[in-house]
Amino acid sequence: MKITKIIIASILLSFSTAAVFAQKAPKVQTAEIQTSAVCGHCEEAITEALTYHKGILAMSMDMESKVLSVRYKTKKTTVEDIRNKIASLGYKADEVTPTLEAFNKLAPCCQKEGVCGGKED
Ligand SMILES: [Cu+2]
Repeated sequence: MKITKIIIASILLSFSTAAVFAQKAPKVQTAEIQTSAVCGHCEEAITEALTYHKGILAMSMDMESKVLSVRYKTKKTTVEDIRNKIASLGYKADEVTPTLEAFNKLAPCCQKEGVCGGKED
């Protein structure tokens, strides 16, 4: 009887250990990405594009620091993937710079930091 209890206890213990291991890789991560957004239009372009990007759960942009906070599912996307998406819109995202082609598609005021002055154009 005592042996049975010990066996059951060790089985339960191994299950809970497995559960702890499963939790080690977080399913949801939050990243802060420094962008080169200039105005409300830039903010809209980035947040709209990311809304339809797979794995994105929520995001908010601080226009004073131009830092985008983004929550995402780690199984669906990565920070690199999100940075590349932002760069494809013509904006810098941390160390990822946009191609000249993407950058040239931006409205002229959005290409120059500070020119829009945070106002909608
Ligand atoms: Cu802009």
